[in-house]
Amino acid sequence: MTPTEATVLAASAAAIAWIHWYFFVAGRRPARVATAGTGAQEVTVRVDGGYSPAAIEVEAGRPVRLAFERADTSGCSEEVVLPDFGIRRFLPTGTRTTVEFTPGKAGTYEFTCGMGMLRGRLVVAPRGEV
Ligand SMILES: [Cu+2]
Repeated sequence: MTPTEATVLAASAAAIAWIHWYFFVAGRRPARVATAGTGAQEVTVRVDGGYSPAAIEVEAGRPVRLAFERADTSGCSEEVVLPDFGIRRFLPTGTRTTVEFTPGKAGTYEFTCGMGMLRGRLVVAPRGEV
């Protein structure tokens, strides 16, 4: 292995490690949905090369309304999928697209782009614990 190859390899390894850290570890505190009572829990999720917030905490047994505001034009983010709730929705750029569902059980559910590259998490807390 030449020094150049070794450098490229080391840089690649560092890039991969950073990507994993960025997507799976950093800033993973869920955004809490501050709504009380029995109404829908509404959250706006900005879609711009990723989901912001990427982690959302809601309460089980109440409707959740996620409003996706897509700002980018990447083909990657044009669809959002919530496999656990049977939702797959096209997100036109520059608009707000709302999906609504009711998580019946506490747990952590993923939402992703159509290809599973962009990832977000819905953390569903047991009723009364949010
Ligand atoms: Cu994608």
